[in-house]
Amino acid sequence: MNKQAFLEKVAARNPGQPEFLQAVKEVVECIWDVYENNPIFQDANILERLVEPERVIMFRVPWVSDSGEVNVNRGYRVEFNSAIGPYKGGLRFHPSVNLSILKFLGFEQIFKNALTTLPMGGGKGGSDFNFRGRSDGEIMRFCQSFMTELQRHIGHRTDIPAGDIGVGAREIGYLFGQYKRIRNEFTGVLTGKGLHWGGSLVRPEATGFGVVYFAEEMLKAAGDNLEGKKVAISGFGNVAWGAATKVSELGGKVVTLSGPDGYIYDPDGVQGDKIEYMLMLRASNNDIVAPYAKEFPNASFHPGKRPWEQPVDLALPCATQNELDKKDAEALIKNGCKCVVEGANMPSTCDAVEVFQKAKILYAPGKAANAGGVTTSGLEMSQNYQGIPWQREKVDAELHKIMVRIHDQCLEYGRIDENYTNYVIGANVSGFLKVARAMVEQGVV
Ligand code: NDP
Ligand code: 2IT
Repeated sequence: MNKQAFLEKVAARNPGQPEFLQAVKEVVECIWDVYENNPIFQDANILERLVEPERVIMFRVPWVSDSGEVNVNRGYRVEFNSAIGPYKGGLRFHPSVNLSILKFLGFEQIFKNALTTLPMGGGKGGSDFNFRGRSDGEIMRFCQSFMTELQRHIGHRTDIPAGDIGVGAREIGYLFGQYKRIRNEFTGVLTGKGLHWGGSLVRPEATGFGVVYFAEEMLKAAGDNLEGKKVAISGFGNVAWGAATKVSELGGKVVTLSGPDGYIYDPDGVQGDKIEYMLMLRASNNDIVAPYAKEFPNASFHPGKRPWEQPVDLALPCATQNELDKKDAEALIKNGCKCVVEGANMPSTCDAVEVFQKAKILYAPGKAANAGGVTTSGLEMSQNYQGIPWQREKVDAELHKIMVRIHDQCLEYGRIDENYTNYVIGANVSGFLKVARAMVEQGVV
């Protein structure tokens, strides 16, 4: 089968799943030559097996609101690939969640987790639950109902979920409590846990820190650094917060944040107290950034717009998939942006990626650059298995080391010439080779 026929077959088997097909296409485009040159992979039909999740679980999540109304949401867990370890990946609670989005995220997670070099397979789950306007009690009851079903499918050696959009420390707490109650066992079945009950230091900030460690390596390889750089960040959630914190620590200046209502431009930089304020805004369950400009009058609010229209040196998209399109990419390049590093999963559309690659700027895909979150989840698992918590410095040093190693892998497989590295090829080929070899060695399962 040639590449086109393969992609057509996947499209025909997965109708109505555009995000999943987008993620598959990107990987297949990058690894096809490697696949064609490895008859062992073809004999084992690795690619067709790889795009088929090992298991997809879908379930009803009924819960009662404060006013006594009975609500029904849909819950999912996509257990995509366990060739190199137990299924591992986050849970997303957002009204936009559907099977296509969770399959794209689960598929990406396979390669991302392989890049970390830790023993973790790929999975993802979540629900179309909308936390906006919900009380704490409602969020708790929803999480309990969700876990009442999910608990029979997961386990600390089987499938270890974590957070993602809409799932942070609070939700992980409620989910863990319900798991423990039903199963009557205290294990590291979830990561991102509270510090006093099995969580790891640095996990909350790990994704954002990792993005910036990765950006630092990219700049270093190009003979540059973060000092004095102007940085645009989108989102104002967990990943955006960690990234903003680390950028300002390393001498860069974050000038934008964004929410579904628009973006903030702050010429003085988002740092110090402003980062605390950002956390407060997020915790309010209101999900808007507009109040920032009232609190800090030097900042301006741009309703309905995206931050990519600002002249910056670096762009770190940290909100969600397909939030940066061709026009945004062209605007960034026109305004002199030299480096785009993805904190979110698949935030750039295919057309936008093409613009970056044609312009030959430094561009890194989420599956390499945002792997710091799941890396630190892997370190949390190690601590749970050992029964001993590690010091902050040790976790941060391991995270840093692994981000540097992921960067090295991208160079090894994606270096085109002295002056240009295709990080998309580097990440996909390196991740694919590990998983494909493990699948061959384990036979047809
Ligand atoms: P949070 O829920 O903390 O923040 C997400 C941010 O993105 C919010 O500002 C949110 O606002 C916005 N957002 C979410 N969905 C949409 C949408 N459909 N359209 C526009 N804006 C949206 O999530 P995280 O910071 O944890 O996650 C951000 C990104 O990083 C995601 O792509 C996630 O998959 C990825 N990621 C997260 C990791 C983690 O460890 N948490 C690890 C690696 C990657 P609103 O909800 O109002 O839309
Ligand atoms: O997309 C991701 O890598 C995450 N949401 C983190 C997954 C995890 O298991 O820590």
